Amino acid sequence: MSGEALSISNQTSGPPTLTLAPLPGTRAIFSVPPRRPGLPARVLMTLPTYNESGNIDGLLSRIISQGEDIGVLVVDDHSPDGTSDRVRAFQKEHVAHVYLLERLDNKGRGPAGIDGYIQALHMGVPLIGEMDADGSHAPEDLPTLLYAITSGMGGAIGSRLVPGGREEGRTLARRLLTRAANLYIRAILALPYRDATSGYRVFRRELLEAISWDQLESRGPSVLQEILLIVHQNGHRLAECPITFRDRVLGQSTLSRRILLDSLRIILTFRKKYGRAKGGGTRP
Ligand SMILES: Nc1nc2c(ncn2[C@@H]2O[C@H](COP(=O)(O)OP(=O)(O)O)[C@@H](O)[C@H]2O)c(=O)[nH]1
Ligand SMILES: [Mg+2]
Repeated sequence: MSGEALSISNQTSGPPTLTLAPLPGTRAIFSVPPRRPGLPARVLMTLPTYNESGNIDGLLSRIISQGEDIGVLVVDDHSPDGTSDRVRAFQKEHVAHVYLLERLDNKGRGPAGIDGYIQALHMGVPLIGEMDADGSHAPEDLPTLLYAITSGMGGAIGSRLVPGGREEGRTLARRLLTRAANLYIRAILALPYRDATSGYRVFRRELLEAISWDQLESRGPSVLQEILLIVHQNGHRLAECPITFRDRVLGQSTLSRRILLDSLRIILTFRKKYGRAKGGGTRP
């Protein structure tokens, strides 16, 4: 299945037909009508998952209840706890706006996020975002991000660190780590964002179309900053919208000290490759 574009047609009610991206080592799935006829997805949230079977059902329900034009693309790395089975079951029970990209040969949060964006771009959706599946990012905050974009911004970041933003259930050490990482990123890259480490964001597709996905430096979570820097250097401005971030309750974080140190190192590489952020970003 890898290496060629998949064309999956809707078995239950005829068209629409969806062309999916030719991503090696992945399998793209939807098992029920992804949209009701006449209602194309306006927003697609990509959701990288690894061992999120305890969180995924509730989260999918909450996301799709934020609006009829909101869809979800789960990007699962063959989680041993059966996360993708739960997604498939969810797809059957609900005539839902849920897609599944199963990555069979690969692993890692960074590349999963990249594959999610590439797939979403192929699906032709105007607004594309990402969020964590561990319950840290509340779907109820999504309308605020979307409102910022419909008001003229190129995209929006869900931020813990702007007025109104909050963190719940996090240890002091984790809160300090987030702030220290952001201070470091601002010092090196001069990005005008307080929460450049937030993985909750939505972009107009044009901003993402301008990214050369196969030429990114990042192999890990630093892809979050790399995308922000590229978008900024292309002259686009993003809104930072306050969110309430909750530390995961179920499951385990995959963030290790090594990943963290690698991410700090690679920020210096970004400065060499793309330069420090210039100007304020003026294009929507
Ligand atoms: N597809 C995929 N998702 C991952 C991987 N590692 C983590 N995730 C997902 O990425 C999101 C953030 O991961 P998490 O472990 O909570 O990291 P933290 O929030 O930085 O502690 C969650 O939705 C995870 O399920 C991975 O290797 N592959
Ligand atoms: Mg987390």
